[in-house]
Amino acid sequence: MLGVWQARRHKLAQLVGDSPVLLWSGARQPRNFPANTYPFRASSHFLYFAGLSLENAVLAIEPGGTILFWDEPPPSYALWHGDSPQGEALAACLGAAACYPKSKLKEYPSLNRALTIPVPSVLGEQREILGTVPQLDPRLALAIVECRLTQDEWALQEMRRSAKVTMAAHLAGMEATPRSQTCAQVRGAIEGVIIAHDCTTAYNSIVTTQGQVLHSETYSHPLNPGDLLLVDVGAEVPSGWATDVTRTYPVTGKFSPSQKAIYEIVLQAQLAAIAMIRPGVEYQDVHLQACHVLTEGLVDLGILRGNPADLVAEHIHSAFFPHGVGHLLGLDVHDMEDLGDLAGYAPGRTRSTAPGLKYLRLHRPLQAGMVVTIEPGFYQVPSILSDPLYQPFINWEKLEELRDVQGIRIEDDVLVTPTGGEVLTQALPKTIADLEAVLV
Ligand SMILES: [Mn+2]
Repeated sequence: MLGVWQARRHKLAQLVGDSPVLLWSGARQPRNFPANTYPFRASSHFLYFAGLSLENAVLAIEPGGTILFWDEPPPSYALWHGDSPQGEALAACLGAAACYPKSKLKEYPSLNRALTIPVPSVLGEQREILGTVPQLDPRLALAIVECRLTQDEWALQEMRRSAKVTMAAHLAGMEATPRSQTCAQVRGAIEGVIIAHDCTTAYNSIVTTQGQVLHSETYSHPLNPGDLLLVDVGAEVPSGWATDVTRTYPVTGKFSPSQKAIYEIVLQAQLAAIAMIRPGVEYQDVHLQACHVLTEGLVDLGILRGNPADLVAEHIHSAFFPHGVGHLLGLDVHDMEDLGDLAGYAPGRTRSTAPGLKYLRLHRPLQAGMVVTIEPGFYQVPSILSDPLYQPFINWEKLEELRDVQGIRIEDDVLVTPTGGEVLTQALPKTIADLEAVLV
C-alpha cells in the first residue's frame, strides 16, 4: 500500500518541478456548537496523496520525500475519542520521512515558494501560515488533475468495492419499494445497507417521486400507485472512493405503457452512449450521441416535431434532457470539481453557453483508466418547457399523455479500458423486465 501513496506523490513532485507542495487535510465542521460536529472527511487531494483521512494535518511533498505536519492531541482527547496514534507511527504509515508539530510549518524551508490548494475548513490557518490568502495555483491544480484523471489499480479496486456496496443497497431499495409507504422508507432500506458495510453515502441521496427536481432532498412524499421513483444513491467506502448510480422504477412494480415508452428511449440513449466509450473518443460526442438517440425516440413518439439531427443541433433536446450525460468519478462524486472546470475540461476548452451543452461537466477525449458516469434522463420541468425556444417543436397534446412520466434518469459508472468501456455497476437491474422481476 505504502508504495501506492509514494508513487502518487513522486509523480506529483515530478510534475510540479522544484516547488514544494503543501496539502491541508482540513478540519471538522461544527453542526450547531463546536463539540457536535459533522463526521470528518479529509480533502480529496490530501486523501489521494496521503491515503489516510487524518484531521488537521498538512503534507509537504517534495521530490526528495514527504513530511507530515500534525499535532498530537492533548491527553484529555483520549477520554472522549479514545487513543490517538503517535506522530512517528503516522509518518511511517504514510511513508513520510518525519512528523513535526504544525508550529514548525512556519520554519519550513521554501515556504514562500510552496504551492497549495485552498481548503475551505482551514482557510484562516492557511492564510496565517502562508502569510497570504491561499490561492488555487494553476500549475499545482493541473499537476493534480494529471495524477487523478485516470485511476491506478488500487483506486480501481476500491471503486469496485464501492460499486458492489452501492448495487447491494439499490437492490435492497427495489425490494423494499412495493412494501413502502414513503420515499423515506425506501431511502432507509438503501442507506441501511450502505451503513451496514461501514460506508457512507458519497453525496446526499435522491430518493423521490419528483424525479424532475434534479437534486431533490425531500423524502416525505408518499408512494402512490402510478408514481415513478427516481433513486440516485452512491456509497463511499472508508478509503474515500465513490460510486454514483441512478435507477428509476414504478413504485407498484409495473411500468405503465407511457412509462415503458419513455424508459426504453432513455435506456437506449444510455446504452448507445456507453457503447461509444473507448480511449480517444470525445466525451462531448458521447453526450451528443445520447441526445440524438433520445431525440429520435421523442420524434418517433410524436412528442417532438422535426428532424432529430437538426433538433439536436438546435439544442431542442434540452427541453427534456437539460443536463450533461455525465462526469468524472473518483474520490469525489463529481471528481475534482473543487478545481472548477480544470479537471473536466481539456486545456483551452471552456463551457459552452448553449442550452444543450452548458451543463456538460466533462469535455475531454477519454483516456484509459478514467471512470465516468453515463446518465441521460427525461424530465418535464415546467419552467424549462415554457421556454419560447422549444415551443415550435413540442407537441403538447402528445406530451399530455405522459403525465405519469415526470422524471427518469438511468446512471451507471464506466471505466475506460484500453479497448472500450467496462460498466462497474453492470450487475444492477436496469431493463424493464429485470426491474419488474425484482419489484414484487
Ligand atoms: Mn452522476
